[in-house]
Amino acid sequence: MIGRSNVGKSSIFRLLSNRKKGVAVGKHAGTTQAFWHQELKNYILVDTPGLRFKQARAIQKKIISYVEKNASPNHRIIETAVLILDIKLFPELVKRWKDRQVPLDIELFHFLQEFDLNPIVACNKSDKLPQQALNDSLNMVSREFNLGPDWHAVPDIIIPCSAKTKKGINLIKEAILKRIRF
Ligand SMILES: Nc1nc2c(ncn2[C@@H]2O[C@H](COP(=O)(O)OP(=O)(O)OP(=O)(O)O)[C@@H](O)[C@H]2O)c(=O)[nH]1
Ligand SMILES: [Mg+2]
Repeated sequence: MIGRSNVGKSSIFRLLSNRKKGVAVGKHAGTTQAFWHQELKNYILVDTPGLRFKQARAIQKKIISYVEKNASPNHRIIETAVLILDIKLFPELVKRWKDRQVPLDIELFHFLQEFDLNPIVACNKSDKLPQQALNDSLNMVSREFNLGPDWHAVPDIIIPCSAKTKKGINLIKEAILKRIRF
């Protein structure tokens, strides 16, 4: 589970691992400070601290080197990654950063692709948007990630979800299982 702070990584981690205790979920960015491991039937799910641009360079480096170490061809223990976005905030973040540099989420997606992790893009907090706005934002994710104009064409990659209503959580689980070699 990887993504900016406060997007709902730990909330989804809890739902995927049926775990309530131990994993803090918080209103403020920076709730998760360490890597959390949960052993499931076929794989280990890892929750990571949130990536906050600039403020958390050290954490960013730690996560990046964790991927580099464990997803390389000669030592491959990471099978896939779930990149989590706050779908309500995504359009604004992209606009804000666009003139200056590549937005962090887009950079992360390409980074994970480079390691052949076939990242799943969990577009969380979908409960916060009405249907049409949600659809437009999902199409924007698809375009910005170079996956084409219509997110419906990549339903195994872009998954709208809500940790609050539990919508889409099973689809994330299925997408993870599909990417795991047994
Ligand atoms: N409305 C809504 N709120 C959500 C959803 N998922 C998470 N939240 C809320 O968003 C806040 C952050 O959730 P966390 O799961 O702690 O987010 P995180 O990405 O783990 O945050 P860090 O550990 O700081 O990186 C909490 O207040 C959650 O209750 C969702 O799908 N919908
Ligand atoms: Mg967290």
